[in-house]
Order: sequence, then structure tokens, then C-alpha cells
Amino acid sequence: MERRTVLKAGLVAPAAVTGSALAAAPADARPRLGGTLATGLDYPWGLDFLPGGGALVSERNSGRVLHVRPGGGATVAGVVPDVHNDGGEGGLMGVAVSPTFSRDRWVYFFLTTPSDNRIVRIRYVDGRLSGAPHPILTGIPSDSTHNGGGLWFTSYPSLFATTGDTRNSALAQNKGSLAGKVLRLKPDGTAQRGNPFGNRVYSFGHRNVEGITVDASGRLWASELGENTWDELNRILPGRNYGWPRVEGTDRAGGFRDPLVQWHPADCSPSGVTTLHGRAWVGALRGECLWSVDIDGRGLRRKTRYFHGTFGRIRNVKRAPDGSLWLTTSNGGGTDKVLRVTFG
Ligand SMILES: [Ca+2]
Repeated sequence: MERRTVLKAGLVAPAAVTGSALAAAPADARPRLGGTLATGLDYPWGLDFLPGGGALVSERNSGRVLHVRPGGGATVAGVVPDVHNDGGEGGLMGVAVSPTFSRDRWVYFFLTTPSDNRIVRIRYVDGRLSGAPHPILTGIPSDSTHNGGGLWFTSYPSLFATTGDTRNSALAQNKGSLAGKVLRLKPDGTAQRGNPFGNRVYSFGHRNVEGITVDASGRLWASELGENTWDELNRILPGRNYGWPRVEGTDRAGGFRDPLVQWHPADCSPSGVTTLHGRAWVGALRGECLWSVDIDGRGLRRKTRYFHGTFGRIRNVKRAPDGSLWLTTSNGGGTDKVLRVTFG
């Protein structure tokens, strides 16, 4: 049993939940800091909201899972066993709450173990992780870097998972490998019906995809870390080849699927992605900012940078049920925070 720990937390105004919150803010609304929800974290990575309020947040290196309350404050819900971080990018990464959580209490985690990357599900009952992890997909290649780690559930339900090439770029073009892919799974980890290649692979030719989300129109978006030239925001379509390692960024000849936008890695290095108000919101690690990209309307592809240098490296960004955004920083040393961003 893990000790239940109350962490330091800043105060924020209670979240006002209104049905019109998602539609009310104009497309050019400026994001502003609405409060600090939790402090004293160490490399928070995954984040997903619970039906009853608040979110579960994973810590990459420690394997801890924290429950962060909507009004601020966090408690440790448990520790996922067998998490392996060798000082690189692996560890406890994506978190996804089951779309039928009220019935089954499952929470899904993407993690690096000493032998692989895998996806497990663990029950979350009365504020705590309960019982042993149930692996649903094991044997995803792992390495010190390029481990992917993103999870996103649709209500269908399909579980999308993102993987990295584990520094073996040829695997990204191998449709029989789980590395360098966007995967589409049933909740039990098997291939979803109708997948383009009859296996778990949904799209391929990826170097390292950490962020994945579905927007209000049902479009699937993923952020991708490039090597030296271009980072990408991609609309993901089934069966398409996103180019790695043949091309980074926009392809001018080879017939690969182009990103909606691209950045130099020093400006972005994207991890989490979410959508709100007709824009994709991308957390930037090296770029130390929050990017927005217009995904609809006349401003399509317009990139706008917010909070540059304000919070350091940003790992994750998720739209909350109340129409705010929750961000997590990735600066280490026990200094990391969960922040709430509102619009005004
Ligand atoms: Ca690409």
C-alpha cells in the first residue's frame, strides 16, 4: 500500500461548469493562467479526466499516479509497478480513463518496463488504484528514447495509442511492427475491427508521436517529434504513411501524408495536444511554450505562441470538462506543476 500524500497546491477559483463554455469563447480568445492546481510534481506525463471531477496524472519516472482535484490539490492514488526509466524518455506515460468507467472502473496506462513498452489497465476505486495491472498489449518495442506513449479513448470505444521508432527508424515503415505507429485497439488490446491492415496499426511512418486527440468534429490529430528539421502536427487518417524516415515535415515528392503545420524542433518539440475553440493546442518541450494552431476557418494553419518561457517545458495539455485547459510542466527536480488555463 502506498502512503496517501497530500501535495502542496495553489488555490484557484472553483470551476464554473456551463454547457455553453466550449462554444462561448471567441476563436481569438487569449489563454491566460487561471490557477495552479498542483505543485511539487516530478515529470508529470499523462493526464485524463474522471467523470466525477478532477484528473488522474502520471509521473513518468516515479510511476506515481496522482488525483488532482478540479479546485486544486493532489493526492497519490497509487504507484504503477514495473515502471522503468533509465534517465531517458521512457517510464509511466499516457493515461486514459475508460469511456465506461462508471461501470468498469478501468484506467489505462502506457508504460515502459525493463523489457518492453506496454499498455495495462488498472481499476481505480474510491480514490485509489486497486489490484494488479492487467496487461492488454505487451511487446511494444522500447528504448531509452522515442517511446511514444500517448493514449486516447473514443466513445466507440476505440483506444488509440502512439508509439515511437525506438531509434530504429526502419521499424516505422514496417507495418508488421508496433513501433513508429498510431495503433487502434479494442479496450481488450486486440485490433479494432476495420483497421486498414488487419492488425493493430492505424497509421505508420512515424518517428515519435507523444500526443493524440480527437476534436469536436471527430478528426484525429497527433503531434510528432522530428529529428533535426521539422516537428509536426498531423491529421491522422487510416492506412496513411507519414513519411519517417524518408522525410521530415512536408513531403515534396514521395506521396507521403503531409503535416498540417511544422516547426523547427527548437521552437516546439511537441508532446501533448488537445483541441478547443477551433484550434489545436500543443505543449512544447524545447520551445517552452503553448502553441495554438487554427484547424478550422479562414486562419487555417495559423500558429500562435503563448506563455513563451513562462513555465519552462510543457509536456501535456488537455481540455477540461469546464472549458479550460490543463497543462503540465516537464522541468524535473520536483518543481513541476499542473496549471489551469482559461480564456478571456
Ligand atoms: Ca511526417
